[in-house]
Amino acid sequence: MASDPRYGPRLDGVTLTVRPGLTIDTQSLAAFDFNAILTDGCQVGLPFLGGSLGAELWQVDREVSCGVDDEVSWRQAGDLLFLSWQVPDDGSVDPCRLAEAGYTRLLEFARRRQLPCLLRAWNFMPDINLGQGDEERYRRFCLGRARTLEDSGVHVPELCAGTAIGGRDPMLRIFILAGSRPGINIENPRQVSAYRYPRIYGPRSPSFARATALPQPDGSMLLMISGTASVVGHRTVHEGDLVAQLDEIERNLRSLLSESAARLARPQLADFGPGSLLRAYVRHAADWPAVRDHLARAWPEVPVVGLEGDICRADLLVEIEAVCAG
Ligand code: 3EB
Repeated sequence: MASDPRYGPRLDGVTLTVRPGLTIDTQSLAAFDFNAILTDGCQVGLPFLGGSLGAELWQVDREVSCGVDDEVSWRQAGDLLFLSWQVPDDGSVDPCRLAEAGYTRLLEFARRRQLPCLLRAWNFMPDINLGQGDEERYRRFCLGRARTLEDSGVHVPELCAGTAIGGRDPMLRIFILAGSRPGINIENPRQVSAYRYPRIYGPRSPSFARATALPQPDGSMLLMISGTASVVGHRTVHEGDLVAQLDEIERNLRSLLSESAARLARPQLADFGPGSLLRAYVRHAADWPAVRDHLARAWPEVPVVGLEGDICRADLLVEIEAVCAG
């Protein structure tokens, strides 16, 4: 794998680093604003709970150009592209249709720029757990996303790390990081791949990889870890038990990190360190102090942000995504 030239360093590519920050500059490829501190950042539409990180800057080593085109907001630097597509969502339109519309436009845009490889995706929508069984809004979204990706020729090897979270803000938002070459996807040995979940979780399984590594020009890796929850195999474990869910998430993250370190032959990726960030989505705001304290014990050096959001399975209380460099 490491010797496959497709996956070698992006010698002509830009270097991407992720860090907390208070201002957008000309080298910000993406700037997530969690606490209304940036003038022109990406809003995720979720209440800020706290943490050491009010905004997350995805910085590159050259000037970013930007614009809006056919409903897609774009920012580009060299071989990397950050896209967002958002639409008002008052619940009257089937999320399957919205996912189709959004992913169609995003993929078309990325292809026109000749940066067709998906590297990271975030999906935020209102009332994600509303609806019974296969009518649940998240499951409808998964159906539209899976169909659109498949019809566009994005199959399992081309999926990327992902996040899908619900809120109260009446907007559906999709953010995509894309590039010229595929990232390297890593799955978690403790978990069934999400794209292989059995039928009981919905008509189409969720289209994401557990983590995507982006090879950097200097030969290091930026590891982007999907929203990680208390799922073992394909099942939710510790329903209703916040502390046990946090312990399970920590085991899942540590397992994914050691798998990544081994697969990529980069021992530095075996644990979070300098250049790492954590983002926690917490269903009940009252649970935030326990989540924050757990993460502070597990990884005292790593900046964290807490957001109030609904996890896409109704029985999950918390989900944690991360970035790790090494
Ligand atoms: C899980 O492990 C939790 O649908 O894009 C995590 C990350 C989850 C991304 C998505 C869903 C998604 O199945 C849910």
